[in-house]
This record gives sequence, structure tokens and C-alpha cells, in this order.
Amino acid sequence: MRPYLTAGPDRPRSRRSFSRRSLLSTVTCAATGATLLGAAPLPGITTGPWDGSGRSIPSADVVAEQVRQEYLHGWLGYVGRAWGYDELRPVTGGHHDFFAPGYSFGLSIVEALDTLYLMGEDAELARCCDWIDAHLDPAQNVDTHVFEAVIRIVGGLVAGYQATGRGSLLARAREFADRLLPAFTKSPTGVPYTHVNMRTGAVRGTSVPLAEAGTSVMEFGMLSRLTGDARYYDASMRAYRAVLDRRSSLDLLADTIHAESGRWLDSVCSTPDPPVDSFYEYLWGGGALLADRQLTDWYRLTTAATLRHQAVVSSGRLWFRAVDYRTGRPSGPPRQSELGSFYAGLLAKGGDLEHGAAYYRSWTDALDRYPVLPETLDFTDLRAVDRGNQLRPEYPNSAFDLWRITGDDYYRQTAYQWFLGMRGNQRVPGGYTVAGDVTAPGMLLGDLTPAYWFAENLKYLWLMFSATPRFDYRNGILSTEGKVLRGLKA
Ligand code: DMJ
Repeated sequence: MRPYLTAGPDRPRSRRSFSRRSLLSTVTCAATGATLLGAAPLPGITTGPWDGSGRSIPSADVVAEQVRQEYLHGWLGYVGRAWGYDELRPVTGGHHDFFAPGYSFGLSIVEALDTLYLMGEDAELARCCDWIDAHLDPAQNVDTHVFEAVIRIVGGLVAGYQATGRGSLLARAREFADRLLPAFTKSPTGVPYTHVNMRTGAVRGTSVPLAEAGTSVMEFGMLSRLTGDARYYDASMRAYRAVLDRRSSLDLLADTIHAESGRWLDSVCSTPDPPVDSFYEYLWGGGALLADRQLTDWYRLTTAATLRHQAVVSSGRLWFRAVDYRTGRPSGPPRQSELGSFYAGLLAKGGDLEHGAAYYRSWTDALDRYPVLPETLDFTDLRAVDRGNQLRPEYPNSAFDLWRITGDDYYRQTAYQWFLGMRGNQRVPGGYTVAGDVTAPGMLLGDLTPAYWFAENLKYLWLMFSATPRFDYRNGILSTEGKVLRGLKA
């Protein structure tokens, strides 16, 4: 184990102190009593610096080893009982087909590739590559969810190729992308259909959530770069243009769009929650990965609108509430999905450290309240509305992003707290599993290790604590599924 860095590599080691200067003006939301941020400050929000009082962690090399052990615990559970299937059922030892019953793409294998590489598990990685070469069949006669196939399979194979240099992985990524492309090219607007049959190219699904319309440019853009074939990148950009052209006068977007007519199918703007979340992540990520000014400009435009119309302060915490995309008026109850917690890191990566750090702090307050985060909160009182936990990675994803930017140990302390919560409550003899109720004794554990667990959750922790020489901490860029699309080092 190499000695770890006490601050994020390539950054100053001193803790940065954040300005409390007001950036946005405020009005009070009649529905919730929360404060809507207009064009100035964050009154009452503590933005730091933070001393992490009461949060202590072992040395980084000890934590890194704990993280690696837990990853291997989950991995060996999958290898032993569900090898070749999409997902493990770690309690019963069964398996789960992710895309459709009876069809498997060995999803956990594809998802794990670059994590195994980063952890130095080269024999396991070789075993995965051999399986992919021998068994992974892109041409199955099954309707596949386009968004999920892009971020998980195409992204996984592209990252795996960059980790190993195995040309067969790139060829397989391309084959998947070619079979997914009809979802984009058959659409009159360019907004992809939600599903495509991998054998016939038949498409279906015209009601498209924003995340599904705009989460492909990082994988497809990299594929275009690696193959010299512009069709993938062009398809993603056409979809983005179709959506952005339909923004309201407030520069807000609604949640769902019709692939064929281009009409909005609702008027709610739920940023950063599902079903829009990674749409914005890819505006920034695509801009950074591909040096694409258009994407970056769109990110800045839409993020300014989100801060102007959706940011609220409730009990001193920053949240983002759903609004009508045409009027900016609040829409629905004051809820926030755990999936939205990635937005703290995104804001910081996009240059707005103050709001990113404040939003992370809000989620840390929620983490302090529960052993593991519930799926959905009422943000006015942190009450768990959906009390389940799907073993999600968004909170440590933001911890990783903020730690890389600031070097502040607070993010490692809180990421470790998150890790202990997961290890203490969701570890079973066969691996790791989802929970039905984080407030109940025993959490009503379920029986599934989602494949993204092998791509994301412990990768962020490993990168924060291991100082692995296999990752370029300055220039590395990860996708929404945690795939390292740039920055894997030999
Ligand atoms: C992951 O599959 C990806 O991060 C996706 O963008 C949304 N979140 C899930 C895991 O929660």
C-alpha cells in the first residue's frame, strides 16, 4: 500500500475557508415556509470551514484496506453464486436479470471492470475480460433500456478497454452502441426512444424522462474519440439540442418529453432529482471530457436557472424543490430524493463550491439522523418519506468530488461514516443487500446487490483513501455510473 496523501493530490493542503458572502436574494415559499433563493444569498446556511468535530477515522491506508475487503466480500459473493448473470441475490444465492427476465448481459461483470483495475485485482479483471470475450452477447432478442445500457454496458466496456488495452472490449462497446443507435436515429426529434430491441433494432417508448434523453454524450463521445466514428457523439448532441431548444423563458426544462413530437409531457422541473438527474451531470461532464463549449454553456445556463428558481433554504439547509418549468412556482410536496445528492459534487465541479458544499452539508445532516440514508426525504424536517435504501452511491460520489476539489478531510470523515453505516447494516454473509426500511430494527433487508454497487459505491471510497497510482487525480473524469472515462493510468 502506498502512503496516502493527506490532502487531495495536486491541491493545496490547507483547508479552504468558504465565503459566507450572500450570492442570492431570498423570498419565502408560502407552501413550506422554506426560503426560495432568488438572485442573492444563503442566509442562515453554514458553508464552512468545518472542523469535522466528533468524526474521526483510522489512517487512510487502514480505511483503504477495509474498503477493499468489503468490495471483495461483495464481489466474491457474486462470483460464487451469480457469475455470468446480471445481479446477485446475496441472501438466497439467486440471481436477477436486470433488463428482462430470461436475458442476461453479465451486468455486474461489466460494471466491475475498472473498479477491479483500480483496486489492483488483475486476476479477477482478466477473468471478467475472458468471460466477456466468450459470453457477452449484444445481439439478444430483447428490448433493452437504452439509458441503462449506455451508462452501464457501453460505459463499462469503454472504461474496461482503457484499463486493460484489450481491443475486444472496445469492439464489444462499439457493437452495443451500434445496436443502441436506432433509438436515436429513428427518432424524428433526435430524443431517443426509451427501448430498442438489440437484435432487430425495433424501437419503442416515446415518453422520455430527461435523464434518458441526455445521458449518453460521455460514453458516446469517448467512443467516437476512440473509434474515429462521429455517429455516436452526433446522436447524443442531436438529442441534447432537441431538449435545450424547448427550454422555457426561465431556462428551465420539464421532466418528460415526447420523442416523436418533441412536446413536453408534464410541466414539472424536478432538478436535481430523478427523472432528470444525470441530464445536467452530462452537460458538465461532457463539456469537461470532450472540451465541448456548447455543453458547458448549456450547463451554466440551466444551472443558473436551477439556483434562481429551485434552491430553497429550510431550517438552515440548502435543498432544491420541484417547480413549474414555465412559471418557477413550487410544484408538489417538499421532497428530495437521495439520488439528488450527487448534485453537491456536480455544483462544485461546475465551479460553485459554495452551493455544492452547502448542499452536501444538508445531506450529511440527514446521514447523521439515520444509520443509512433513506430513498426520499421531506426536506423540511428530514423525515424519511420512502424509507427504503437501494444501496445507492450518490452521497459518496459527492464526497469524492468535493474532496478532490478542496482537499478537506471533512469529506473523507463523512464518507467513512457513510461506509460504516452500510457495512454495519447491509452486509450479509453472501455480500451486500438493499433495505426495505432504514428506520426499522434490522432494516427489513431485501435480497439484491444492484450491479452499480460494483461500479460506484466503494470505488469512490477507494479513490479517496488509497492514493492509487492507477488514477490520475488531477485529470480523471468519471461518468454517472462511476466509470473512469478519462484518467486510468498504467
Ligand atoms: C446509477 O445507476 C447511476 O448513478 C445513475 O445515474 C442513477 N443512479 C444509479 C444508482 O443509484
